[in-house]
Amino acid sequence: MTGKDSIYATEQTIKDFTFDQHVVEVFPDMIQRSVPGYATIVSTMGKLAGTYAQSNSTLYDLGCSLGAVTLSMRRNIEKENCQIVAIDNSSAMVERCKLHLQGFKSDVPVKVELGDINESAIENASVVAMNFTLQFIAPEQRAHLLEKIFAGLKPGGVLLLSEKIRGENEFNDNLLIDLHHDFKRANGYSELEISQKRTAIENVMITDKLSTHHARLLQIGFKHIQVWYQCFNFCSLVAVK
Ligand code: GEK
Repeated sequence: MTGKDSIYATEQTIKDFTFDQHVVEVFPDMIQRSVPGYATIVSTMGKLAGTYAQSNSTLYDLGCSLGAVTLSMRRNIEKENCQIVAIDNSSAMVERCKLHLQGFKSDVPVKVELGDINESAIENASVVAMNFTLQFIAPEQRAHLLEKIFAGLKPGGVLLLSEKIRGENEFNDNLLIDLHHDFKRANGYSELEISQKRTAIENVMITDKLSTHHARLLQIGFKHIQVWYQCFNFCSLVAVK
C-alpha cells in the first residue's frame, strides 16, 4: 500500500532529496501530483515500446522506480522472445518494484536489478526507456550514458526519453516554472511543500534545455528525434537509431 505525499508538509531542515523508503511509500501519489501527464506518458511509452519492440531482443527500463513503465511496456509487447530488464540504484525502490510486478501476470520475463545505470550493460536492445531518470545523472556523465545506450541499441531501436527541461532562456524558464507550480498547487501541494521540495531537489536534479537534449542525441548518431509530449517543463521524446 502506498500513501499520500506529505514529506515536505511541515517546516524542516532540508537535506538533498533521495529515493529512500519514505519516498517509496508515497511515490505513486508524488509523481502523479508533480508530473503533468504522467499517466499519459507512461501509457504512451508502453504503446511506443509495442511498436518498436523487435523479436529476440531486450527492452530496458532505466531508473524504473516502482516499474510503471516496465508494466506498460510489458502489456504492449507482441513480438516473440522479448525480455525486460528494469534497473534502479535505490534498493527501497527495487524491493517494492519486485513486489509490485508480482501482482501482474505476463509471459514476458522481467529482471529487476539493483544497479547504477552508468555501470550496467545495455545489449541487444530494441527499446530503452528512461522516464525522468537522465535528469538525476550527473551532467558530465550524460553523454557517455547515452552513447552506451546508442551502442547497445539494434538498428531501428529506440530510446524513449522523458525529462523535466529548463526553458531556453531565463524568461521562458520562469514562465514554465510558474505554470508547473500552479499545477502543483491545483493538486493540493502548499507553498511550503513546493518551496521545500524545490530546495531538496536543486542539487540532485539538474535539468537540460530541450535544445541541449536534441543536439546531444543528434551528435551521438540518433537518426530521428521527435518530441511527442510537452506540458510546461515536462517532455517526452522518441529517438530512433
Ligand atoms: C517511472 N521511471 O515511474 N542508476 C539507476 N537508477 C537511478 C540512478 C542511477 N544512477 N539515478 C537515479 N535513479 C520512473 C520514474 S524517478 C523520477 C523515475 C522522479 C533512479 C532513482 O532511484 C529513481 O527511482 C528514478 O531513477 C527516478 O516511470 O522521481 O522524478
